Amino acid sequence: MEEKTSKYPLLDSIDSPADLRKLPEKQLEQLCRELRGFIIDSLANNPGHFASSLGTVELTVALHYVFSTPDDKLVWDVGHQAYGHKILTGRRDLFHTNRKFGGLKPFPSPEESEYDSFVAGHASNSISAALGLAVSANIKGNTDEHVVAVIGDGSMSGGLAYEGLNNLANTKSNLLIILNDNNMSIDKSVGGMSEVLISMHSSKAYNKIRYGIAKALRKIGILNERRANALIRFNNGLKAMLFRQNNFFEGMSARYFGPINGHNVLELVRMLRSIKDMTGPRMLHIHTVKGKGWEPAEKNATLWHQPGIFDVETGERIVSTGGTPRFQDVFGETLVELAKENERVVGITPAMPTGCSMNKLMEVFPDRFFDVGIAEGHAVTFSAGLAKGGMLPFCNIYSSFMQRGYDNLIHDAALQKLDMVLCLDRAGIVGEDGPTHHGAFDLAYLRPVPDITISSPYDECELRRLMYTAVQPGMGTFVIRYPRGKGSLADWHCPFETLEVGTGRKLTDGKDVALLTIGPLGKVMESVVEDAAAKGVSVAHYDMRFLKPIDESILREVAENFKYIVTLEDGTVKGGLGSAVAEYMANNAYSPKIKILGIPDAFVEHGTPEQLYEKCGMDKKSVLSAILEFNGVAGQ
Ligand SMILES: Cc1ncc(C[n+]2csc(CCOP(=O)(O)OP(=O)(O)O)c2C)c(N)n1
Repeated sequence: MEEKTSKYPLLDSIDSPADLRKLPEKQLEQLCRELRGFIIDSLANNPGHFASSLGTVELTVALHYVFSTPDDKLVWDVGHQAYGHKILTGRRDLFHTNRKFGGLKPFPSPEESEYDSFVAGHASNSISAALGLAVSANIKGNTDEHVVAVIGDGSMSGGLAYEGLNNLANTKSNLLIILNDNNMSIDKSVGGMSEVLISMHSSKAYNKIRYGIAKALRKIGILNERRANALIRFNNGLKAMLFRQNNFFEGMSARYFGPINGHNVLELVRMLRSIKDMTGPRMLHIHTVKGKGWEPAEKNATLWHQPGIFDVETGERIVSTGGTPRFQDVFGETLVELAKENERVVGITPAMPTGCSMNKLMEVFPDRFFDVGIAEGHAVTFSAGLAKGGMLPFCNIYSSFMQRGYDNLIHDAALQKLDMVLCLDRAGIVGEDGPTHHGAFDLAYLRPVPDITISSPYDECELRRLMYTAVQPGMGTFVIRYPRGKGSLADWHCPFETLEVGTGRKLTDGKDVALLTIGPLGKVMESVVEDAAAKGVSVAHYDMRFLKPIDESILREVAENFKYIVTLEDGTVKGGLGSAVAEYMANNAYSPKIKILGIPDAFVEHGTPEQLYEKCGMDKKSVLSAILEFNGVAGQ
């Protein structure tokens, strides 16, 4: 029988970076080809972050080749570009489980591998984290340990990255920052830093002169590879002399090298070797192409950031069409309608125009749309400034990323009672992106903030109504949170009408148990109310709609008529709707039995939303049994 030959013979021999380091340099290019092929083949069937990891193939190989991982530490920013790193660090055989329930985690995690030096998922933390690791190595006297942070130009737009850079001046620690510059965030990179970076890698004249002079000096023996440090210092000196460039990173006390081609693995290896043992903070600027090696992704990296499954033969994405629209689409369309009606309406997004559908506003009113980069805190304060200046800002932030903007909301918006709308997309369980991305905490962290409104729509029509209500005069800071994914209405385009702030509604009458829900999870539970009725338990279902101000007339009605209350929210059980109901009962001397259902007080892993709702006891079956269990108690 003929033996099947592997598509990836060299990659198959690499079970750890130690194996990689045994390869001769001349095999590295082949390894890169195989690694890229493996990522493409895997992601075609098991979807995930695609284009970013294709852009870092050569860098990943070079880093593990030159540095002694895991003793040397690699800190990946966001970590969506680290699939190659996972594959080379002993997780190749499990890579088909990536992002699946019980399988490999979506982002690097020290819980999963000793090669993952720090948690990743939220952008712009790598420099601070790596600096902390480097300083602690220094304090411990581990002077041989190297720490490397890898950060993309998109993530360099985040304020936290600058706080880390600013702190470099205080340390002589052994830190190397790799700036992986592809001029893309998920959408196009925006802002001043992206301009600075473009000017850095467009200084072609300098590169030409540099190579010309260096070649000549090498020829006459003044420079050689062994004297690489001298060569690099020469390059930097030349740059300063010729262009009097004020290098931003050097100003921040990092010695700056580059830009170099991040797809030339041998050049990367040479450069990393040259600068590896220098002391103090350094930055290597590399230039890469997002989606490198997969033509459709190179052409449209935004679409291929996270493309879903696709056909490797044709290069076509396999997308399911039809069905109800996503909440984000309804948000995007409605925002444009509101902007047409009211010229003070403006839109702000921190780097997620496509993700939250604010790109629709960008197309119609480019002057009233602001992508501020990965800068959630700034997005909130900038919106507050716009509100103070007389605009009506809609600031859209994913719920979990909003954690970065908490004080900005309290200090800059709520305290001044500014009229602005904060839309939190991806609220609740998000699925495969896991614990860094679940929008688990917003209800709980927002509820204590005075003078704000917190709401969540039951369906897409209600989203439109809430958005319309939020732009009425004097509404203050108005939060609308809604989940990832599709809604429930085929015809969502209902007419605008205002809702009375702080009011919920009774959906079904009942006498045994009161079910209080907030948001679209309530809609999902309509059939549970019917199932309970079929089992002889009569459930009164209330859609609370507002967490703050909460509808106390509903709470009073429930307190006076029911011994058993079940609350359900797509958020943590600590501090949200359930807690608000329990507080009300305690403060008003009612003592019903309350069961609070929601995301448990634990970090929830990754998986499909269905799997996770079941795991958290928030699926239909679990809610039904919680209701029936109460009734069993009632019957005793
Ligand atoms: C705090 C935060 N905000 C937003 C995101 C969503 N996000 C994930 S990757 C990404 C773009 C990152 O761009 P870059 O660092 O340049 O990496 P690239 O994908 O271009 O390689 C964004 C905005 C996030 N992960 N964390």
